[in-house]
Amino acid sequence: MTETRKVLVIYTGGTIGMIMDEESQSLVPIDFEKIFQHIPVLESMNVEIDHAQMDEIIDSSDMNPQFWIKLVGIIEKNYLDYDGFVVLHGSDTMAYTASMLSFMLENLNKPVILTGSQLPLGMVRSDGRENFINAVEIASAYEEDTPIVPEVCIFFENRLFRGNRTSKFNAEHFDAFISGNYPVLAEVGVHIKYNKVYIRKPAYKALKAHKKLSNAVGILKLFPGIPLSLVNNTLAQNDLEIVILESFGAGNAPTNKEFLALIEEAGKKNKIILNISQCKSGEVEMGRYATSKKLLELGVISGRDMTTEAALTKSMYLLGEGYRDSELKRLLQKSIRGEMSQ
Ligand code: ASN
Repeated sequence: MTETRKVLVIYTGGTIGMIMDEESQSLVPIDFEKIFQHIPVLESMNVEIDHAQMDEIIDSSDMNPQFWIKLVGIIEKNYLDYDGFVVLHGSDTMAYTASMLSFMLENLNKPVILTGSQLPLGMVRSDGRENFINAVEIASAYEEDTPIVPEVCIFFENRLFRGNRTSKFNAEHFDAFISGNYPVLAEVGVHIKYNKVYIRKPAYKALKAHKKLSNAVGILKLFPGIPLSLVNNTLAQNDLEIVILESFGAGNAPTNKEFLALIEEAGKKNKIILNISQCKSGEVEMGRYATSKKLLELGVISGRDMTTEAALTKSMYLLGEGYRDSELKRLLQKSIRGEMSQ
């Protein structure tokens, strides 16, 4: 008889727990107790499941740093009492939360599996039931006393992804997430097949929950014909310390003098510009094309194959922890939680 594992389910909101509000004719979140009633089979699993509900249940479009801090607080408080955690979350910003949790939870040695659904649990064809059940199974999967997946992951439509490598790319299909630069950690069919070589190794150190975040981070997405005033508005904002430049292809940007002058000016004001590709797969290689060589010369740094979600949350985390200047630049360009390729 295998040991009964304990999993804490933390409900934050999202479609998985929504119902149609007759009055407004839009989807609104419901209480956790009602969610549980939709999946009675959870009771027959060899897992002891408890639940915690955030004091505010939200559509994930309302996600914010204070919410992340509370979420991390719940995981920290319960860390020693549970073998794994399932976070029920809206899919819209799930990749941001998964990325952020990976940075905030240093030395994580237990599974933290985020999941949700595209259709509410109350609907007959809901994808929420399978996602929820599989997430619980993965959060409680141990070999001897070692968790199989001691990291923050997203489980959606039969696939388990590293959280900080993932982006939402489909608003219609159940298969809503993509991990363009990192292999899936597990695939669920008749069996759950774990790709163990790609899963992080257990930390065997005490968990460090970091709860200081900075919002001095902005994103500037390039597009052909982008007005210089828009570039200037973002780069010249005094309260931004890191600007993530979402560039084209392998890290390319316009080469006109005016644009480059604004980049140079920002650098002189000590702003860090972190180059991330708009592509969902592949990486920034500054210097490969003339259109990115200039950025390199102006001190723009490369986020290589990080997702925008990982770049943003990592920046918020590192600034919040007090890193600045060369140490901040060094950490931004190196993998600290498996968020970029070595
Ligand atoms: N708007 C919802 C949310 O992110 C979408 C979903 O969960 N599928 O909370």
